[in-house]
Amino acid sequence: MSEYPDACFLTSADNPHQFVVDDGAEVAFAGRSNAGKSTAINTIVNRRNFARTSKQPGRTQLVNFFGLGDDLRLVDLPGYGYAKVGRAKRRHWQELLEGYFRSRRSLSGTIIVVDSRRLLGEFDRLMLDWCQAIDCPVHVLLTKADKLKRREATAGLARVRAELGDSATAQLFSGTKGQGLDEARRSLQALLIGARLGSEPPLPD
Ligand SMILES: Nc1nc2c(ncn2[C@@H]2O[C@H](COP(=O)(O)OP(=O)(O)OP(=O)(O)O)[C@@H](O)[C@H]2O)c(=O)[nH]1
Ligand SMILES: [Mg+2]
Repeated sequence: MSEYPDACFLTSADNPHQFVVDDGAEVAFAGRSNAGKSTAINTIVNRRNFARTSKQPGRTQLVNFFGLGDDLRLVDLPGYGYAKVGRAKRRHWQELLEGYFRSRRSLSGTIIVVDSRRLLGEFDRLMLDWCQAIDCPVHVLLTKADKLKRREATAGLARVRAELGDSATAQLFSGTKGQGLDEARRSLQALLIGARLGSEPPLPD
């Protein structure tokens, strides 16, 4: 499975005018602050501290674009639900995220990163709703699975799958231990390639 050897940082955007050109296909990583989005990106592309990680919630405050080569990209979105920022800043984040989901034509899939000890929260459900509204497929990574006993992790996965139904797929993952890495890479690839297939011109009859 690909480890994306050509992965490179492209740009950080604080507003939609700074987003990279909206062509090709990209997969966005969304999730609560501190859930493990940046760690998941680093593990999937097999680069240490490629997307910046931190023990402090609220580390990723900008929309960060990474190129994978071939007009394919990953996007590290700012985490939501971080209580310690002021109201104005929180509104700015919400507008930035909403602007991203509303306008981004190259968005071919979203990976929602959820702490497996907390399961789906209010903002995750909001994100699922936004994705459904724009017909964007979603895969849920239940991360930090290494912090749970196997039985607890499996029970959490079953609950999340029951809640998601057909609206999204889900798996257990650990960014630090590499658990579920092949499945995560396969899902990412499917989200990126799905866009390619979908954008093929119809075959002549
Ligand atoms: N044990 C364990 N720790 C993890 C895992 N994934 C992330 N962490 C830790 O959780 C903390 C937050 O990880 P980040 O990847 O920075 O989280 P983020 O979702 O990008 O956070 P923001 O940028 O603040 O939104 C860091 O201390 C990571 O080392 C995991 O799978 N297992
Ligand atoms: Mg981050």
